[in-house]
Amino acid sequence: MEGLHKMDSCQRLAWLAGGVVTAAVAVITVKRIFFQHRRTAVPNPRDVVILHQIGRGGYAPSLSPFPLKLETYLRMAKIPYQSVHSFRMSTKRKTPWIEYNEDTVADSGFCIEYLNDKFGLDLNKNLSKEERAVARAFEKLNEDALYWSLVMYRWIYPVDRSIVTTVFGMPWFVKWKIQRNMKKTTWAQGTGRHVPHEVDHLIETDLRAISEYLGKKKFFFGDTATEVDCSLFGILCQPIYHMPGLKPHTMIKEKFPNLIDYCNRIRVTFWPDWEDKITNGRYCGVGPNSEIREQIIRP
Ligand SMILES: N[C@@H](CCC(=O)N[C@@H](CS)C(=O)NCC(=O)O)C(=O)O
Repeated sequence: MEGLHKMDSCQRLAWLAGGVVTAAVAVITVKRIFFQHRRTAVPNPRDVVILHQIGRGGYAPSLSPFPLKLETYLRMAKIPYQSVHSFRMSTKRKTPWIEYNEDTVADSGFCIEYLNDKFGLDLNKNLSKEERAVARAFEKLNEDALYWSLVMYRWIYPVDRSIVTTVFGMPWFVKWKIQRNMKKTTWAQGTGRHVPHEVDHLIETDLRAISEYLGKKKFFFGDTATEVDCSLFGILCQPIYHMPGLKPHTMIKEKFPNLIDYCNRIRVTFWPDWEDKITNGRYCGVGPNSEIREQIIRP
């Protein structure tokens, strides 16, 4: 500091400019290493769906509901696919996304619509118009309401960050950046403006609606699984398997145990290899600029 006072204004300006340039280079380098991902040289196999996701979860196959939803759909629909794990996000800067031959599709919902069209499938074919409307409403409750309340538990409240951090092997500044983004996003979305007991109330109300509609049925609409089961499974697995001891987990266990049985049923039916697809709490192995290509699955 003493030295800075002795400098004339020109020297001070040069010193400051140097500092700004160094800081900018540091920020760009960190961004390059941790937030941008190059395409890999490995060619995709033809006629196989490439499911891009962010690494296996600790106690369920993904820590993110949407890749888990899409992968469950691929299994239900019996579509051959290969999971590629990296931190490469879609053109919408989200996960998951797919490639199929020359096509690229982002967003789990759009991926499902694309695949239904491409393979001439409809897992909802036995549903009435009324049931389809109910399915749509529950999917939105699940993905556009309950999801955000659970995000508060994962990223905003000072709890349960350990599993995310361990499984993704996240340095503190990556975690800090995501938390900062999540604070802004949940505020803009609206859930971030509620106090914790209000968020708990929303979680309980949403879970009760799902639990009561499901009742004693095997899947959401009876004996046959449909698309909405993929969405519900993707989200419900998070509090059930990835939030032990936290309120959303305890709430399900004590008040809505049929949701646990339901997820177990989907797990046993569509995920016989579950144990191979979880890390048991360990680091998922995906690093900055690296990817893990799993074997092709032909369900
Ligand atoms: N509507 C999208 C939602 C996907 C989504 O929100 N993914 C989250 C992970 S759970 C994500 O990529 N977040 C990154 C971000 O928002 O920057 C879908 O169905 O695929």
